[in-house]
Amino acid sequence: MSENLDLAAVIQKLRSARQVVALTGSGISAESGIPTFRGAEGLWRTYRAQDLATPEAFARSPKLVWEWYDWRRGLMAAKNPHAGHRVLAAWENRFSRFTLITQNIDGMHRRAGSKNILELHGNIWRMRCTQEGTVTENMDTPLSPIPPLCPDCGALMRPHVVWFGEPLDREVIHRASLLSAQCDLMLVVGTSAVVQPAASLPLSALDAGAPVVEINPEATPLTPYADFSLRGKAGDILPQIDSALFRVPRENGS
Ligand code: BV8
Repeated sequence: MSENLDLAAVIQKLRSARQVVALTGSGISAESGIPTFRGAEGLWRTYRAQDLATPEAFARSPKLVWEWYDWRRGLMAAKNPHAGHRVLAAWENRFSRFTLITQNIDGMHRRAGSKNILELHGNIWRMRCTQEGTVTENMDTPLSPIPPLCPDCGALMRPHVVWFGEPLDREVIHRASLLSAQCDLMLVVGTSAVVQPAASLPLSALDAGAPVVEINPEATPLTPYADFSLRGKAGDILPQIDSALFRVPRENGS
């Protein structure tokens, strides 16, 4: 019962919201069939993601790290955005100002049509020359050769993502922090809220007095601080909210 009351209260707050920010994590892509970072299916062969997504792992074995990214790229290329991704894309034209801040590197939000995105951790479809720093987009699945080399200088390419222990792009995290402190409502969808500095963004919204709404089938370390924690899947709850806010009831009331 309280679930419906919370949902109704969230819808009410969204009706008057002018500057909305949505922070997403790998959970929003779970219903697209992409393993979450920490879910059991998130493991690859016998490695833990946290051990491979590091500069040390890449220095030790660029081939092994690229094989992992190539496997993930192949998986992601075969999946599609779902209704939850599409609702967030549509909301860019529904609220006065709607910004999507994502921890995900899968490119699903862009494929769903989102344009106003801050990709905190980079994008798996981009790679960067380790010598020149030039960034190129590459959609090949599978990649060949592995590891890929820079077409200009022949140096090793690396995934254009932020690994554990690496700083985020200063401009990106600065804008994300600013928007989180200025918004009048923040949705936090599909994240375990443990990876920093992303996990601190909802706290910036709370400090600024904005309501924080968590959408997650499970509780997280953010749950006790969130104004609302809607227990459920992104692909169910986001379309429900969208219908209540923006769908004109049909003549026959269906
Ligand atoms: C930095 C790109 C400093 C790569 C990623 C101790 C304390 C605090 C911080 C640290 C610490 N020790 C180390 C740190 C720093 C570290 C960190 O936070 N570590 C964590 C593990 C404690 N952070 C960093 O290293 C960052 N850099 O701090 O730099 C610095 C400064 C200056 C100079 C030098 C250094 C960099 C962090 C970025 C790492 N890169 N990804 C790649 O992906 O290959 S992070 C990775 O985790 C993904 O991006 C992922 O998105 C992200 C967060 O995970 P989630 O998205 O939350 O996914 P998860 O699986 O955990 O959870 C899924 C959730 O979805 C669950 O809650 C589940 O219930 C829910 N869900 C499931 N199904 C659904 C659903 N929700 C809705 N609907 C569903 N259907």
